Amino acid sequence: MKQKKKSVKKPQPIYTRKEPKGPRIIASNYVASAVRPDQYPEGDTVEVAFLGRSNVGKSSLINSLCNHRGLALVSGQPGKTKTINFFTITSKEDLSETEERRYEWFLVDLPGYGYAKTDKSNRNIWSSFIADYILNSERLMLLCLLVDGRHPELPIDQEAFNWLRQAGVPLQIVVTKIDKLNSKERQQNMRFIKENFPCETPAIPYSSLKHTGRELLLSRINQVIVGGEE
Ligand SMILES: Nc1nc2c(ncn2[C@@H]2O[C@H](COP(=O)(O)OP(=O)(O)OP(=O)(O)O)[C@@H](O)[C@H]2O)c(=O)[nH]1
Ligand SMILES: [Mg+2]
Repeated sequence: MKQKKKSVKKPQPIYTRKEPKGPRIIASNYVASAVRPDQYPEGDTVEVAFLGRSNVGKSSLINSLCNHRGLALVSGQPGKTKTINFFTITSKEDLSETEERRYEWFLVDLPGYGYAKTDKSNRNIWSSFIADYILNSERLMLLCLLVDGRHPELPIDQEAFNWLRQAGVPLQIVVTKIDKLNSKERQQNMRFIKENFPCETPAIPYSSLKHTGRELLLSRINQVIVGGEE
């Protein structure tokens, strides 16, 4: 008799109602994919980008942050995001019972680096179109560099961090998949990241599965979008 195959269901994020103080995201929509500057969407709004190794959890984090399942494509296969993907975001702040303020900004999902199947002759960390975007986008006000909480010691992440620091990009380190660590590992790895990825603001531990760190990261982004409107 044929045995029935057991299906192993991967845990899925449960979407959240918890929102931080200040502006909160009320709408998020995909707007464009680009590999050249003339394909970037028009506008002069503030931009917040997400970068990290392939499979580090960028797209999952974007969906968790926007509380929008399926906004960015998530995959167990590394190298899923191949283009620079732009999303328009509306954040709304209630100033009083009758007054509100809205902020329009772009969220940018960048292709992952360090994917083994990319061109091995390319000695750069990432393709030149990604470097062009990071170095030339006048709207880019914050780049969130994602580091896998389980593997903070990978040389390629250190290389990426050094490159970004040298280029003077405003950085926020986000430590992903924190739900996969026990408290001892978490403490050890966060200490390692503090020492090896020093930034103006502390690294934010994040779980897209549980939305851990969401309020902290949204508050950090709010500083940028509110500041950018002044
Ligand atoms: N347990 C857990 N798994 C996660 C988390 N974030 C992402 N994952 C899983 O990690 C895998 C990769 O996630 P993606 O969000 O597609 O990663 P990415 O960085 O966008 O990958 P590329 O687009 O290929 O560079 C998927 O199987 C996700 O379900 C998290 O916080 N916790
Ligand atoms: Mg992706």
